[in-house]
Amino acid sequence: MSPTMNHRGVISPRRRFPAPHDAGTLERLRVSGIHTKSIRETAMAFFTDISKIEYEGPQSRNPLAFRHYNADEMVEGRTMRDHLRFSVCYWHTFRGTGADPFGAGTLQRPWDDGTESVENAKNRVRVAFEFIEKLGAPFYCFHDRDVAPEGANLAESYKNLDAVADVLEEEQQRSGIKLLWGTANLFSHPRYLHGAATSCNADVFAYAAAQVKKAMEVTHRLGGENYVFWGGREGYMNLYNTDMKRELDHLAKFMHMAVDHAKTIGFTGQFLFEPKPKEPTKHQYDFDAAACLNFLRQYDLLDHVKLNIETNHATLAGHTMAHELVYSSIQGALGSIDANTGDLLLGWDTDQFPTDIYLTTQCMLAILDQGGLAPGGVNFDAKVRRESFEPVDLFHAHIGGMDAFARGLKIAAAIRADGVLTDFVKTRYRSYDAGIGAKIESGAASFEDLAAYMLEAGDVQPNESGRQEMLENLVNMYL
Ligand code: XLS
Ligand code: NI
Ligand code: NI
Repeated sequence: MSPTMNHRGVISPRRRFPAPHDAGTLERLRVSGIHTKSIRETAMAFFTDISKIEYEGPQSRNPLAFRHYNADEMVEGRTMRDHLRFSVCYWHTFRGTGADPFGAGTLQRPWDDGTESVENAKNRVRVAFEFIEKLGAPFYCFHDRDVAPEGANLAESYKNLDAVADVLEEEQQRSGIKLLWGTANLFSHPRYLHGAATSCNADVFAYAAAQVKKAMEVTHRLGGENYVFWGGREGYMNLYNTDMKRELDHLAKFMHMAVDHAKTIGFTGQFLFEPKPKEPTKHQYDFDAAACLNFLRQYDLLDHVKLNIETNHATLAGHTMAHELVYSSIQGALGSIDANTGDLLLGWDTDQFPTDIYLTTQCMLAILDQGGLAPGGVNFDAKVRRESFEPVDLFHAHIGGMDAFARGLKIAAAIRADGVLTDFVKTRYRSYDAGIGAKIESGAASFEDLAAYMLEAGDVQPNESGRQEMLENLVNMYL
């Protein structure tokens, strides 16, 4: 995500833009001091022009309809809903302002009064659930500080979070929308300038632990199916002032404490670690899937933690998303994905909505190959461009992402049904299925055996072409 968490200094969008027809009602309610209950009753009025987004099929030209995501449609014996487990992220979708390093927020969010009050936070929950419900996504995700404001001290922050969690719980029950994962924001507040679990200051470590403890408890209370650790500022800028060994040891201690606390409170959800190579620090400790898995293995955390792989982070690490997915999956560690895309011409985390069908097809090939993502899902860690400032753009963005993934799912399933790629790959390695290859794989062959074998054979003939171009053409036939 990008730095849109800090709303100080951002002029309330309600004041900067003419409010749409329904915002007047909210304004009157607010002015008259009528609070969440009343607003909740009118919450379904925020998007009055938009009814529930329906599947209308590939021929539909209605921009507010799905052309491919048909929740109940069966693919490989499972509904699209269950394959994709779509999740809307709270930070970009409900806290994003459109601010960038060169300019203030642009996004019209007429329901938001621009303050950091608990009341505003509660109202926002009603709107968020109306949006997610109309979109038809079964899940959402949040950081503690997305949903509730930071208080003047830790106790007040706990209290704020509890108060908003009451509304989240109520809305979850009313709508049936579930929490895919919770996490803690350990990077926006200035106290975390040196990092959280990897801060040089033990008090900061302690504060972060207290914050994660609470975030885990709220995630547990809301039935969250996973809990995410994304590094935030867990990394460094310069080794002159950094004890890397100590920082990594501390990070591992922190994660072990989280695993222990899960046992204490009975949280059985999946822990996820989210790789990202840079931004905000120059060297993030969770650089890519390989670095994360090495860390988890070194510190004996592999049994407890899987990975949450994000497309734009893979790109920033110099990998493809498919590489990161398969690399994690073959080690039994692919837990969930943050679906977005970057821009190859820009070297930062642009968090755009995914629309590229090649990309989603490759994602779904990897996901289907491991039999699905549950308890993880496909979370749109993505934001609308600051030029797309109207609330309806949130619908267009998510519809596009969901349709792109639905299409990727159908294409991947068709490729798998014909077995074209798997058959090719299987045949390509057939020399390991018998004879000397089988001996190598089973561990029965030594260097001596292999030398003797090759001395007798003399040399090897190149066997056959890799057929990359043919396979690329073949995949294109399914698109
Ligand atoms: C930031 C990350 C973040 C995590 C949750 O780049 O993507 O949004 O998903 O902390
Ligand atoms: Ni990101
Ligand atoms: Ni993410």
